[in-house]
Amino acid sequence: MSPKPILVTCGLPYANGPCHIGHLRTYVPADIFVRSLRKMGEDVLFVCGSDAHGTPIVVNAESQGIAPTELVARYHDHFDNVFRGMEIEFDHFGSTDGEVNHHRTQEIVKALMEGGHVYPKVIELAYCPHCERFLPDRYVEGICPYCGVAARGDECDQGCGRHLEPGEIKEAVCKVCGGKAEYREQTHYFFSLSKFQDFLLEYLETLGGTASARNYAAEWVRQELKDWCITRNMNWGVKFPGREGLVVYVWVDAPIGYIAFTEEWCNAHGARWEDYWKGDSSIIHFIGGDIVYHHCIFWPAMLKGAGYSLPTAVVASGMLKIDDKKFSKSRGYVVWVEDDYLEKGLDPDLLRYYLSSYTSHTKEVNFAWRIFAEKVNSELVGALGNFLNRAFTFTVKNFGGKVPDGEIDPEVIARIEQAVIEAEANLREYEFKKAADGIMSLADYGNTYFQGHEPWKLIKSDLDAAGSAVRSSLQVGKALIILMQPFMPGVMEKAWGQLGLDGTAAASRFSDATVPLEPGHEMGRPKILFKRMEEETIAELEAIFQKRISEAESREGKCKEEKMETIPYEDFMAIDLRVGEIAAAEGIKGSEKLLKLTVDIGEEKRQIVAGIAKDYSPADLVGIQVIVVANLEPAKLFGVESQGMLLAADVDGKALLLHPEKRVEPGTRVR
Ligand code: B3M
Ligand code: ZN
Repeated sequence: MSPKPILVTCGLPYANGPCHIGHLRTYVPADIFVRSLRKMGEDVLFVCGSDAHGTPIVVNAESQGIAPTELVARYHDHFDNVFRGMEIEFDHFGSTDGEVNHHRTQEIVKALMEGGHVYPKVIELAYCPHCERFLPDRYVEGICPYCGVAARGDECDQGCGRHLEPGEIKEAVCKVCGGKAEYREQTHYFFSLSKFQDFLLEYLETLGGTASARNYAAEWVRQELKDWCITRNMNWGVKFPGREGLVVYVWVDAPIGYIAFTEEWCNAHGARWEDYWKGDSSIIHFIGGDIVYHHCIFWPAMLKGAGYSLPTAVVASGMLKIDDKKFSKSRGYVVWVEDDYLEKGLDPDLLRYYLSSYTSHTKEVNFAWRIFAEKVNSELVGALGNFLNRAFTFTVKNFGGKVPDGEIDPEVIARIEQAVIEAEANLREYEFKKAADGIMSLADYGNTYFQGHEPWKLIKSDLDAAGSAVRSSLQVGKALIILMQPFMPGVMEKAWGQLGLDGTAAASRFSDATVPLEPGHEMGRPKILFKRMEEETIAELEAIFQKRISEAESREGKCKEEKMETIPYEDFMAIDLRVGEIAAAEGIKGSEKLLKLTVDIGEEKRQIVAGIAKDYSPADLVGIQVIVVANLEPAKLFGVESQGMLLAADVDGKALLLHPEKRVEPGTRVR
């Protein structure tokens, strides 16, 4: 146990869209970590909150015609609910738009200014003359100055991945009106990050957490450190204390949220936030692998400059793949935690187990419903659930539901002790998969032990030996429940009740795993803990996912169609479009889609084959006026010659014929 208070935080979700499985990659392990530390007797505070500021939120709110506060409130509540649903239990879930964060951010910026770490500089910024405004971050798009690929104002998201400073983007275009932006001079404020190079190099050597985060950041610090522009022309955000009309960049006030949320919790609980942020504490940040730069470089430099405690560890999680493909909302490779999981009635514990035990926390995790189901069925149903249920029901049937007399096998106690030591070490090292695997091997041991001792035979010959085997197995069960509780708090609490123990599994310590179950202790009623995932359910979940992908594909296809290249006016005029009147219509033998039409286009009648049989019946067509492409090269369809084409709107694959608004002379030209 460490005498220092420990603060654990999770990267703050942007209050800008719903929670998906990719988010959980950070929050689930962090929650497991906190629960585990508490089981080791540590004093831990666990905070998080929504990231409320930044241009994407304003742009999104504007597009929906609502105020940013409304959008933020909506997603704040959403994340809060989803986290509860997933049993991710923060002591406090705040918002960076809270008063305390506004205050704390201004204090820190002032401290940085007083310390000489912030300086003004005139820069050229993208400005939209039409909208009469400067264009910060996501308000502007253009070309990356480093790699020449289309980029957003604040990052080259499709090219080299660099963070772009205000004013850097080339060929700027206003995101609001689409107009060409100009560049205008304005004074902005910079944080002298470059001055922190030596400090950072030294600091990073001592930084705990995942090696990937540490090494990646050190590499960056060795190469280049540019000063950061920390002000933006916006109203939404924390006002910059030095000048009217500017707010601080979202990446300044977002991590300061960690401090503000600590303050909020401390204020409500009569504790001192300074114990965490000004004193000797352990500060551990769990984040996504894509924001290492901000947490290992920018953030510690800011804290150092303003005189606050530094993070002790940064734990960066690997990325998520869905069905072996790169996670992508726009391409449909996404699984929404609320809609696709919780609302389908799936147990949060299963997903918690999957995410923490599929691969090491720092590696890429792949999510696919089928693999998920296999893991649930073989490991949770087949091994863990099976063992607990077997030991429990055997006790109920053969010993009246009471822990039998008989010595607990010393070999079993030793095996449990070993499992506890391993689990504690792995969990402290952020090795969640290793910890889960180790606990599962104790479940395998339990199964083998029970099977090998054959208490169902012993009970007839040697009651004492049978009692000992069963009591030993139940002890393994108790240990499994305690060790697995941080991973699967819901199910393990039920198992705790089935074992009839006092208190809660949540409040138990890892060290309780070896505390012997007393003979005569009365058990609760055993019930199946994990249900098999049936083929039908898997197919249903996969179908939802597949539908989302194909919808995304057709959306993308449409975008491509809409974005067809321009053609010269003469090319358009070369198409002879005429109003025609359908004189006759009939089906074509062997084709479900095609109709053979006779269309009057003034000076002549044309035979036209049209793919509209699914949408129109021949009888309804006669007498109707349509638009005909009259100079299309004739073609044969199903052996029938077609001497033209009809214009129709393509509504999700359905044809909707175009007509002139009023009846006109057949043959009238359309242009
Ligand atoms: N809101 C989300 C992200 O970039 C961002 C994290 C802030 S943590 C202080 O993943
Ligand atoms: Zn504009």
